[in-house]
Amino acid sequence: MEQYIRRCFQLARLGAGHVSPNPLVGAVLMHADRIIGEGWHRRYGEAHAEVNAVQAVAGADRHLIPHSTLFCNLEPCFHFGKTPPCVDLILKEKVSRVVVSNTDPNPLVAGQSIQKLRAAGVEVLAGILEAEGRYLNRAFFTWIEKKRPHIILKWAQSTDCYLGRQGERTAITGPLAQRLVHRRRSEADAILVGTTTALVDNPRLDNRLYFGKSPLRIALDFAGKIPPTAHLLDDSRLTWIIGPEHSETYRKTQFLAPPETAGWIPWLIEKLTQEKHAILLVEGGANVLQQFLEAGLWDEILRLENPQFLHRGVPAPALPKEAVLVETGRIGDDCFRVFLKRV
Ligand code: AOF
Ligand code: ZN
Repeated sequence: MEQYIRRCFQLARLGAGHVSPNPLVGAVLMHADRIIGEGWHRRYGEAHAEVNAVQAVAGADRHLIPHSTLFCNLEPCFHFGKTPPCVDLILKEKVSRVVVSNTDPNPLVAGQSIQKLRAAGVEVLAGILEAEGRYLNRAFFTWIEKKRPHIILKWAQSTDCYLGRQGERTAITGPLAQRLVHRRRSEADAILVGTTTALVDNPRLDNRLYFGKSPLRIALDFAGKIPPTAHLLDDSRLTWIIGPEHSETYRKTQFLAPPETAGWIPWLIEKLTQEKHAILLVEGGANVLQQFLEAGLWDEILRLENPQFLHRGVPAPALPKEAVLVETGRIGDDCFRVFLKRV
């Protein structure tokens, strides 16, 4: 049972970077010991996982569908959204058994499909590997439950807990860890940096080292200090500069100003929510990270750690007491740790 839900997780992950703010969903149709069809939600607005799994079944196997079990990491949808309800497809195909990991927290679904299936005589098992499913879809759960983007604070630190040397671009982690960061960029909807990082590092904030898309890039520039020669102002990609408008003409760069500088975090979060940007990666620097930590506006911390000692520099933020370690691993010479906020 669990192994097929795990297969759903694997399939679901293939949608990462393409489906936000929708959940990552995979589906497997099993007949006896054979997978007769599987699929995943590939792109926002397109077919749901269950539809793709049914479509993947070969003509010669279609008669097996009513005798099959549908595994799906999320409860099938109940509503007419961009696509018709998956629950009706399951009933139409007369699937006899459905196994689900998470109940869909979306109020338009919220257990109603499970009820409808049971009422129609379909055997439903729910809650299989629920914690893993929730972890996989943590950004979707934040989006639905908190009605705002999932906020990931990312930083890299030396063994003696420095982010870098004061005022100079400092490489902390190795090339493999960089790829991990670019993968996380490919899965995010927006990346944010503060003015000091923009000036000192002159970052591109794109995804060059992994496949997939590059997110919206956002830089704080309240005092209008970022020079037109900066990579962030190269107008190559959609960019929000939070600060005064420049005199040059831009096509993909927008200058936005919050009503009051002090309340910029809630203002920005509101703006991202309106534009359906559901995953925000905050890449520093120390000051910006600290402001998110102090506002309690974060859901996840991705901390990379390198064995070198810097002896002096910009101190890394202290881990907040609500941070719970949920994942750890080695990547090249570095270590990564993922923390979630204790609820
Ligand atoms: C499923 N299977 O593969 C996904 C589901 O706008 P729509 O029509 O794509 O609907 C989005 C909502 O549908 C989303 O908020 C979530 O509740 C559910 N996603 N459901 O049965 C899927 N991606
Ligand atoms: Zn659906």
